[in-house]
Amino acid sequence: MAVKDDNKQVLDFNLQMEKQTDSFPMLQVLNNDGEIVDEDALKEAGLSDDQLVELMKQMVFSRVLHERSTKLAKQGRLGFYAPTIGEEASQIASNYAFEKGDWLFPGYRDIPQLVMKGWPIYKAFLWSRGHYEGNEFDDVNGWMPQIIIGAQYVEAAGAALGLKMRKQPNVAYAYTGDGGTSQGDFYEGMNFAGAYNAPAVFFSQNNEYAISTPRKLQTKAPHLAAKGWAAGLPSLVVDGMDPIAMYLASKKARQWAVDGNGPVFIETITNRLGAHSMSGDDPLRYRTQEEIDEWTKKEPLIRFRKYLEGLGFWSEEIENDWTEVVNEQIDDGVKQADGIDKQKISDFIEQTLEVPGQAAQEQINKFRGEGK
Ligand SMILES: Cc1ncc(C[n+]2csc(CCOP(=O)(O)OP(=O)(O)O)c2C)c(N)n1
Ligand SMILES: [Mg+2]
Repeated sequence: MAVKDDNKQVLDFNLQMEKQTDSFPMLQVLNNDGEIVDEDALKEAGLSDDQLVELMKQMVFSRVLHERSTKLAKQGRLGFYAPTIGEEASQIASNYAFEKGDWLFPGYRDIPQLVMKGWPIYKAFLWSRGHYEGNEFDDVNGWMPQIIIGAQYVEAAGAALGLKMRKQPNVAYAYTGDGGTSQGDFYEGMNFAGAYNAPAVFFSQNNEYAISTPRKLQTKAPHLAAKGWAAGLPSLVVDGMDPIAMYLASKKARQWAVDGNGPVFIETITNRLGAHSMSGDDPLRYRTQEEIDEWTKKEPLIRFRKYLEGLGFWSEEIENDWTEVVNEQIDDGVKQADGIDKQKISDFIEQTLEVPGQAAQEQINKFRGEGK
């Protein structure tokens, strides 16, 4: 007797592997050459002419901030800095789809999104220097950039549940990396948000590396997006070098979550064109220059610039003028950060604990007594 067709399918391991691979086509609207490849998707994104220009300005801001931060780090004027070059569409165009009332849960590389949300530049520099004032977020619905890989997914899940309980029409959104999808917190956060139908949007920025570990060594999953399915979430693969696709996917995910349908997971296909961090990483010890050059051809500023120049909205002159403005803002940020009193050990301990215990209080008193 033959095995029934349905049962055959269940037992067909090759079919399973094929389905996993084929289930996540990549969303792309603007190709590497700056051409629209899906006019309907462009319309659906609904970006006005002004918004297109604003998005470009934000992406250039991010690139300039990256260049300046890299130099400041080399001069020893910053503490920790994780380069963002190449990830502007993945970071900025996604962030652009969210609203002021939404809560941002970034990773250490996601400084530009926080600044776009209104976190003053000098605070970003103070955060980099490990100064507690960099972790104070007054009027910005954002949390400090998470260093513990994946932990921001759990925080975002909790915040999203809070928003739902308060019936606020907002979402929590979180960013981690490809490596982040190997962490337990990653699953726990998505699973919790899914179980409670909480309004969250989770991003995994697949930039191909977790420090020196290539994405292929992180997981056997052919797509990181498949991990969202495990929690029952709509899960997308998006060209993370394409600002229009990133904006469209994020806007739709936000709407889905705000409408009460629960969380969404988005894998962005992007690349880190710089070092992992400025703390001694040399990418050429684990990847080739040719590989970096190939990805550089796909980078988001080149293609968005081409597209906007074609529409007559952007030019070298506009970019130069804007770069000057951004550099002045960054100069002010550096000055402001340099003008803040050096952190005292006693203040640091005091700020870390809401209510210091006896031992911590003794330390605070001791250091304070020594003027430290
Ligand atoms: C829980 C935890 N384990 C290990 C580390 C050390 N660590 C810092 S960055 C990093 C790689 C993360 O890679 P990925 O998630 O791909 O993010 P990317 O840096 O590429 O943006 C690791 C393992 C950490 N910060 N937290
Ligand atoms: Mg990575």
